[in-house]
Amino acid sequence: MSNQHRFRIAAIPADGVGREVVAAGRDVLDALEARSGGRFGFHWEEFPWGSDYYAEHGVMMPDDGLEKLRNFDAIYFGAVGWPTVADHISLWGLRLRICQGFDHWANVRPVNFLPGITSPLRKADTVELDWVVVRENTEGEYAGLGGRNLSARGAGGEVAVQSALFTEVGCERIMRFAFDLARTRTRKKVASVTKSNAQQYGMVLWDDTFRRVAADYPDVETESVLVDAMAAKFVLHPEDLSVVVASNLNADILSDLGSALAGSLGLAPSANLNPERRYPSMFEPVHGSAPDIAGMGICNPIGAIGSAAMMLTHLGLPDEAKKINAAIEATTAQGLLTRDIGGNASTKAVTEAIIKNLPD
Ligand code: GGG
Repeated sequence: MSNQHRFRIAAIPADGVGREVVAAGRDVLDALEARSGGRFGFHWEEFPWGSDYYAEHGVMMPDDGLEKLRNFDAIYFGAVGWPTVADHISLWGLRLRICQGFDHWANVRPVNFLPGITSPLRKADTVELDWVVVRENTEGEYAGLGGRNLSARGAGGEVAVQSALFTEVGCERIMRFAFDLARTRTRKKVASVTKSNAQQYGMVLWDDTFRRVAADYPDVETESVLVDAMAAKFVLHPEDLSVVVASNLNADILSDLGSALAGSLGLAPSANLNPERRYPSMFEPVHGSAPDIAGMGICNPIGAIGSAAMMLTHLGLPDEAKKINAAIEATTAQGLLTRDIGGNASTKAVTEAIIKNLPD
């Protein structure tokens, strides 16, 4: 890392609590920069895209939005979705437009227990959680293929088709990503998830590709599990999992279940990666915009701050990322918790405590 390296970061807080948690993450990164003795810094540019932008312009982001983002080192995203805009318009108009436009084909979603947090699983057991859900992030059920109004049957007779797209190239690259990740972990295991007994084309291609790729990783344990059985396994045998690789929709659902089992959706960080680094990758909390608590100063900033740590690892600052994760752990261990995890601390109080707990 060269001295005085300044990373160009595009911030897109977008909707609801996205604004509060992006501000919190930026405060933590600014604090690290201030302590870095000029070793590194961040040049921020904030983009006001989202549902308010839609109300004014009729689009979630401008037509040349991807061009505007292209030369940044990374994108730091909040959350998308607001009651004034239909959910499929806001999601496709912003988050999915960026992920698909920048070929963010790997969405990495770690799930861990943090100290001081009781969760549905922890109440029942003393089991530890240490998973990474790897979500295929550009095709599958999110390919956007299909249509509505496909019949002329009139009121009550409408027909819609929603197709999933599975390509062998798309399946293979996400599986190799999952296996390579498993090789870096204590438990070298990849569990692949489908519903291939019912989805007999794309998901059978997924299963066949998984078997072929697994043959190149004889040192990594494997299993193929149907998504309904995997949901049960998350709850009943969490100790038997390490890396879980799944299609776009299945992984989205399972990672929400995983973070709820760890205590709250508000805790979960994520990285939308273009592993070839042709485009800037995007880092965001797994949670959405939470309109019910937006603007109240009570949302959990930990998912967004953990995502900032993932961004630092991606930018080549893994030691700084470790400092953030250590500070998060120290803060929850002190019992400084937002409401979603049983406390009454504000977003600001938790953020300030994390900054105070940053190791030198
Ligand atoms: N920060 C994540 C976010 O804004 N999620 C909103 C959402 O509805 N996501 C659904 C999806 O991406 O599958």
